[in-house]
Amino acid sequence: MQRTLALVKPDAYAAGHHGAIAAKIQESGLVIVALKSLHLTRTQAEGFYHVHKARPFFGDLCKFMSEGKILAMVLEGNEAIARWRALMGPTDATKAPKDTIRGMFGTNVERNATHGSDAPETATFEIGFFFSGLDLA
Ligand code: 3AN
Repeated sequence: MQRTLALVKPDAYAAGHHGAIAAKIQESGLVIVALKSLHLTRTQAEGFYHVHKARPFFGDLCKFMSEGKILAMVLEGNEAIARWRALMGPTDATKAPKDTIRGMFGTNVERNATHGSDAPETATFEIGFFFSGLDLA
């Protein structure tokens, strides 16, 4: 069993796609073990994306991630990290197959509807960023 963090980003949340995305996750067999919606401040978005601090798109990315509400979920299942990333499709939504979540609900490389942890260590940090031990008991 593995856990990963999934986010529905402000673009997809504002468009009302968070319910459809949660349903696709459940249909895939991954289990949503914790879930909350919230609106990140700019500073909180910068904290979440600190690994990208040196990247040229960091400012725009943090502005986007704090523009509206998001849905944060902890997903559980065998190979949950890889399975959620496969469901999402590639980072650049313009290149994402139409049967992936980013292909269906994303716009471009930045406004790409969802986020998923990319490795077990990242998942541990990212789950802890949004959820406490009590939320996951
Ligand atoms: P992923 O979310 O697919 O793991 P990362 O970790 O490379 O992709 O990038 C984190 C986030 O930064 C992406 N989800 C996307 O919103 C944004 N991003 C990545 N590359 C670019 C880019 N070239 N221009 C603008 N935003 C980008």
